Parts: sequence; C-alpha cells; structure tokens
Amino acid sequence: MKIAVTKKDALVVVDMQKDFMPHGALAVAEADSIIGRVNDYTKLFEKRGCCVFFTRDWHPKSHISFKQNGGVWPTHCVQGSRGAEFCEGLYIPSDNRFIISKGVSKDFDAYSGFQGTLLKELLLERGVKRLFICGVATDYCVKETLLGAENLGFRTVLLIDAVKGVDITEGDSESARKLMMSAGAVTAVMQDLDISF
Ligand code: VGL
Ligand code: ZN
Repeated sequence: MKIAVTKKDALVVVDMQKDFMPHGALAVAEADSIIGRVNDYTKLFEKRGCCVFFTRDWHPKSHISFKQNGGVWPTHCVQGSRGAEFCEGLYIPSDNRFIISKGVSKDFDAYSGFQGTLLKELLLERGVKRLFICGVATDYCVKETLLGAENLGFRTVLLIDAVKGVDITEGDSESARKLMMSAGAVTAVMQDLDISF
C-alpha cells in the first residue's frame, strides 16, 4: 500500500541552509545531494495543497552553541549572514509555506523546530495530523524535530532518501534513525508515496 498524502499532512524541511552544505561553516557531508529529492517532496506536497514548513537555524552572533562563546559548534547560521541563507537550488513555494526560525535567542540552543517557535500552533490551526520530515542533520535537528512532533501527538514519517547526518561519531545517524523509529516514526522513500493523483 502506497502512502497517500492528504490535507492532514505537512512537510517539514529542516535546516537546508548554506552553512550545512559542503564547504559551509558546519558542513554535513553530501548534504547537497538531497536538494533535488527535497524539492521533489516540496512539489508533491504543494500539488496536494499541503503546507510546507522550512525550519532554519537562525543564531545571534553571541549564541551559546558557538565555540567562541563556550559551546561545541563552529560559528554557523548567524542571522542575516550568507551562511544562514537557504542553500542554492532549494525550491520554496510562494504560497502555503512557512519559514520557522529557531535558536534565535543567545542563551538557548534549539535543535527542534518546535522549541521557541509557533510550529505547533500553525500545525494545529491547519488540522495537520502527520508530518513528513526531511533535511539536515539526521542526528541533530531532524531527530529532535521528529521526536518533538511525536511528543506532541503528531504521526511522523522520516523521509530517509532526503536526510543527511553529521556523524561526528560513526553510526550517529543510524542510532538516530533507530531512536526515531522506536519513538513511533515510520520511514519512507519517494517510491512509497502515492504520486498517482
Ligand atoms: C544543527 C548543529 C548545530 C542542525 C544546528 O541543523 O542539525 N546541528 N545547529
Ligand atoms: Zn545551530
């Protein structure tokens, strides 16, 4: 049975920003290889009249997650900087889409698109019951966004042909995938979706 995407579904595209692409400040290996597939999903959801949510990491310069401020990450996705822009070639519909900025206050980090944002309210207002999630990084923001969704009672589908992980330790993405599945997620690739209508 193919999965039918309906009005009760939404797509969440996580952090497809220049700084997470190869040569970016916090590069995720081969992250650029999923842009085309992410775009395919965005176009399918757009065609079905579904809302598409683009999260973005949007940190102040003084953000606590940066090494220079005592954190663990190189400076990345600074508000208004080139590295914080959506990556080249990312398709963003002109209607029925939202940009969700996270990690915006200097004293808090937010891996989840639900943390400190209106994502939950926007989904509830639209009667969304199930989220399809893609983007980067599998082992950080994709994972936390999906777990946040499960926690709030949304069904989740991890689009495994359109995610990439950081894998600071080998196997991190694989462990993240297992954790997401044990939290209730199912995995899917494009061929699992019904594109016939
Ligand atoms: C992310 C590390 C730091 C992510 C964001 O988007 O997965 N990872 N900030
Ligand atoms: Zn960040």
